[in-house]
Amino acid sequence: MTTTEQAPAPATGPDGAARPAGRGTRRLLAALAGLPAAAVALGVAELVAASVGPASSPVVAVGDTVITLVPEPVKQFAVATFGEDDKVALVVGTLVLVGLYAVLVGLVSLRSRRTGVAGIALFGAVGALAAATRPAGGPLDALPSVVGAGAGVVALLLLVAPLTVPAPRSDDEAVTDRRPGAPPTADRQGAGMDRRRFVLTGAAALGAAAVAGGGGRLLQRRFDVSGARGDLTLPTPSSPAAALPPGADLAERVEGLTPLFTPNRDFYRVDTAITVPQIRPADYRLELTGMFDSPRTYTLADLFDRDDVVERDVTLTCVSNEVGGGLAGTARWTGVPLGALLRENGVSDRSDQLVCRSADGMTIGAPTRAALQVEDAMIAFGMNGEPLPVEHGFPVRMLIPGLYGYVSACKWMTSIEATTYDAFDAYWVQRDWAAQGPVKVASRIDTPAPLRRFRAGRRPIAGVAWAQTRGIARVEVRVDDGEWREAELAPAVDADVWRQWRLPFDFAPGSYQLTVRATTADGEVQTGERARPFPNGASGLHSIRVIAT
Ligand SMILES: Nc1nc2c(c(=O)[nH]1)N[C@H]1C(S)=C(S)[C@@H](COP(=O)(O)O)O[C@H]1N2
Ligand SMILES: [Mo]
Repeated sequence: MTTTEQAPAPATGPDGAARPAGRGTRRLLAALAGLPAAAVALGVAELVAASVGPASSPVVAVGDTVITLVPEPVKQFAVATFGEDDKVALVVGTLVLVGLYAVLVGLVSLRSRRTGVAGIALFGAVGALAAATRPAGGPLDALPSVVGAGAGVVALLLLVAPLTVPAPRSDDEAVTDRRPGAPPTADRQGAGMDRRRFVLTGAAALGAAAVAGGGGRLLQRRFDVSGARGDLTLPTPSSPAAALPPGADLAERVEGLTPLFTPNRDFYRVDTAITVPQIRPADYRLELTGMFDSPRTYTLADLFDRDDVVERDVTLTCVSNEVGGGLAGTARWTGVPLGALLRENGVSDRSDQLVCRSADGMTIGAPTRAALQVEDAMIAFGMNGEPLPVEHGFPVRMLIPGLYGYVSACKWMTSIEATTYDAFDAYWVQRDWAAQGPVKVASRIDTPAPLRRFRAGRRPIAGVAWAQTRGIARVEVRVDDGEWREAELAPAVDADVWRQWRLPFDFAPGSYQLTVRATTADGEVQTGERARPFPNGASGLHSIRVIAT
């Protein structure tokens, strides 16, 4: 038996000298080598992104690009499966793919370093391309990926080196054999391995990656605008929201019912942004372009200082909301009337579409007519008495009651172009969602909760219903196959606000099918015909099974 065949022997002696290694072990370690190399690449990229901007991070940029490229059904599946954690799922998914790729690159570089290096370069190129071609991106955004890939290459070469040191013919000759220019015993089969050096290099690489990545993320916080947001004071509206009728919020008396106003922290969030745009109030500009006679550009102070600041209560809903779903919320918004601003600037009556652009490159196409005619359409900067939360569009967004968010509620809005539907398809329309998105009348049962057992006896069935701009006139509930029974409505707040309702019911022990339907103030009875959210909003009645014991 020769030394080379002593399989279980440690690859590194107590003196750290190389020992021959089996092919399997070497492959395993090479595969593992890819991971710290990838970690170094990503960590260094985060560090560089701290000077360029958070959205230039390759993970974020690739994730953003994936979001814009994946087919709509896949996206809908992701939203349905992960809900509002869809972006976390995407980032985790991206990292898992990077990990697999890194393992492959590690393996390949055992055979050919050049191919391994090319593998990392390709990885860097993908990140660079994704970052630089984002709608709001530029060439500089490629820098984190490029520098990160460079660091990854260095790490990979340092990690693979100890896996193919020349093998000793015997323990005594080990050191001699490792001299430069030693006889070429280090062919692939006969090569030795310096396991200790590999482990130390790997640990050093992981440490460096953690420091660079963690430090980078920390430094990226300097882009955070939450401090500047906290320093802002909203202007006092010249037209405050109408006083609420007494007992306006039915939820104070009905447990489990959705509150009339949704606290900001509970407000649903739907957008394509992995990193939320951070716009400093002092740098903010709202630019009007396109078919205006005399378009001007507004600063945040220009908007705050206007004498027509209004405060309005409006329910916002998402086209992706399923029947009975939670992508709806109500807030008291502060802002400037949209119609007044458009008219002042001489919007052309040939414009039928306003293309709103956001700091992250999103385009949202809203009908000009609704912007001009819907009474409480506004350019909003306040939400429930605070400046807009950063995730909800700080510092400025648009709102048009009666339209789904994807055709009206542009967040982080930096420009409004007056144009036509013929001239431009906005982001969602390019993805085959309907160009027009009027809100469909909807109603939802909040309590009792489906399939959760409760004690038999008298208790309210309750929920909310909405048909913004039209208002809700009636809500009816059907128990099993019985008659429709009219529910009691909360006092009307505004046609743009959802309406809470309740119907007390005597539950004997047993199971019940509860169904709700609403009727708008202009007489439309909510249809039972089921439609999926795509392409213009779900329809159908919310119906749940409940169990009394
Ligand atoms: N910039 C930007 N604005 C956006 C979106 C987006 O992805 N990016 N999504 C829209 C959609 S689909 C909806 S329903 C609303 C959601 O607003 P919210 O997150 O404040 O609830 O924002 C709209 N405005
Ligand atoms: Mo939406």
